Amino acid sequence: MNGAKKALMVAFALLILSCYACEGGSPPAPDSGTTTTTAAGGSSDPSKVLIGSFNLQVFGVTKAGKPQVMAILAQIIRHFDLIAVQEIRDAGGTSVIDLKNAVNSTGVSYDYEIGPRLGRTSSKEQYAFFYNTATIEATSGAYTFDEGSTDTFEREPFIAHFKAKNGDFTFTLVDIHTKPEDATAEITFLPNVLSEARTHTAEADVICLGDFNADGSYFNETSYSSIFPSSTFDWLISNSQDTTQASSSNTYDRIVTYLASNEDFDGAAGVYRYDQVLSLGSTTADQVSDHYPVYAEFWVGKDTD
Ligand SMILES: [Ca+2]
Ligand SMILES: [Ca+2]
Ligand SMILES: [Ca+2]
Ligand SMILES: [Ca+2]
Repeated sequence: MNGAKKALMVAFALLILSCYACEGGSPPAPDSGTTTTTAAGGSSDPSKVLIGSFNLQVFGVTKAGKPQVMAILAQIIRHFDLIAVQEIRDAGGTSVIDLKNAVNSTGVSYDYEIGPRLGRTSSKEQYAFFYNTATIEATSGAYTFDEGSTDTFEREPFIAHFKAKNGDFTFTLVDIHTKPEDATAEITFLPNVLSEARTHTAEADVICLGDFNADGSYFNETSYSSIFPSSTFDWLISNSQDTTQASSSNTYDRIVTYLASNEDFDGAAGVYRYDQVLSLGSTTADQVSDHYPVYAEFWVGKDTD
């Protein structure tokens, strides 16, 4: 072996070693979003909170009756300090209690705020916010957006104000699941809802998150920039992200903030691929939801408004 060849081989060996060192000896991690969470629930870094949004796809007694699916949903919820969920469909209201019990089965203490059953037809849905009571405090009564005499929304947004317990980060979440066929009209109206939520909760940091149905045949995502102009808003989920379990790529699920939250956002946002993190086969993953959660991480101690 000549000198040059030997040097090349040594360099290659070192490269392999350094790769294994940075990955803790395992193969490269999947795109898991953030890997900084623990069994305690939410971000393992006390200076941050991890906020998510997840369409639970027809969550009711049928899904609540599947222990394996419930265990996975519980694991997903425990990944976040606070997660907005959509598509709870359960007239009896027991399945959400079952879900909370599944989440807390490991000894954590999550609670939830749930909205009323909404929808124009007999098919009603509820929104909810699940949060880790060790890190998040719900600071005022959650409410449903009052659209007055207009009927813009199939399911009017659900809004609540929170505070990070380990710091001074205060914020309001606006949870939305648009009607697919009306997605354009509903999304176009959302800035009005965010503005109302700002006044109503006296909070500059208003974070809108949910299943916007903001892609595909429902919505032309090139119009997103005129609805949420960058002079006022920050999109934490961009048009190129795929938030669906299906092989097609669609950015249905979104998180958007006012620029006031730039100081709080730590730069980590994306799609939480729980199927990869938990090594689920597609059959199991399909039983959980046809969506992936979206997430954004925030500092707890940099808020000025
Ligand atoms: Ca604030
Ligand atoms: Ca897209
Ligand atoms: Ca997809
Ligand atoms: Ca702020």
